[in-house]
Amino acid sequence: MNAGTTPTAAEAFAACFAQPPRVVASAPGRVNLLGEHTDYNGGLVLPMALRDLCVNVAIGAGDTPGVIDVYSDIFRDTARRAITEAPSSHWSDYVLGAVKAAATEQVSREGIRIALTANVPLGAGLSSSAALEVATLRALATFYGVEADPVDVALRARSVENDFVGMPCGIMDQFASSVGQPGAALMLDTRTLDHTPAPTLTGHRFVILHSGVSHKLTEDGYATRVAECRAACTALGVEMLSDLGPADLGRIAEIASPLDRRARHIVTENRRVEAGFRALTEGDSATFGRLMVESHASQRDDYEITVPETDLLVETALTEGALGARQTGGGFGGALVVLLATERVEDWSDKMTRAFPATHVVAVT
Ligand code: GAF
Repeated sequence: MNAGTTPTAAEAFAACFAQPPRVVASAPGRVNLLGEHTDYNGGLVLPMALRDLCVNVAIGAGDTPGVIDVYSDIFRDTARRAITEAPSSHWSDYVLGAVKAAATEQVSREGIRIALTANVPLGAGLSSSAALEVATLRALATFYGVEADPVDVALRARSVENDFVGMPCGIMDQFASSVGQPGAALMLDTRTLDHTPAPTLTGHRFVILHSGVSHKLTEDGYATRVAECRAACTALGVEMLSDLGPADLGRIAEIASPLDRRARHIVTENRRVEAGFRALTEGDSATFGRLMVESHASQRDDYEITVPETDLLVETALTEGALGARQTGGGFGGALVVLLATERVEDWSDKMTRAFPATHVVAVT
């Protein structure tokens, strides 16, 4: 076992199945710097794959054709799923969905054993499920000796969510986990999948602070926003809300509430990603911080996906010297991403975690 209490995936596999695995693979979680809920609207996002927060998967041959035996160190639980099974709102659905998406034939013939471990916190808005899907797909590709093109892996991982788990998400999380370089942000156009790496801000750090409020995206909030965006498209006569720009804000204001505010968030958030990417390129931390604050306000007032706890944390983060702060990820709680001058990180983190005992610093990147 390694230094902490978390075993490696290989150790978890060996402990559960009494033999070593044949393949191990991992994939990172992500933090989104700007561009929230724009991805299923054909918009722009600015996520960063996380350096040390990953899901790890170990795989070995199974003993029963058509059966997946899976152990999760996160849940300290095992599951035995048939490859033909439908989803059952169980943690193993993500693994079953990934196996179905990539290796139905092989597993129908031989069965498979899988163990997983993770240090990406669940329910923090840091993409633990995308990391699990991508890590499983990577491990399966190596196990069966097939090419794993990163973009293809991202698309398959998203189809696990959309078509199997039933979560109507966009491509941001799976793309960041599969294609992104850990520690470097990238701007992604979710319609064309064009993507450009973004420079880091010298002398500054992004701190990821868990609010202590856990979110659950498969509950109604996320799907309701997706449905509202579709309704707003119909009201505005466009295919996707990202077809609209600042010049359309006048006519957006004329459609029914809350669709007007949902559409306004998407239009203004896309502009913030563009401006944010420019600010990173120019090393302009003050502008980037201001855009983060505006993004949080838009999530709070127009998209209505923040909670009182994250609103208060953002306010306090700024009072305590952050240049920018916002709730990150799917919303309704989870983590904040906070921009700080490097020399302020320690003192700031100390003050915040003392003032808000439910919070903790997940990573500094
Ligand atoms: C979740 C989804 F999975 C992403 O696709 C994205 O919509 C995000 O919420 C919000 O920006 O992480």
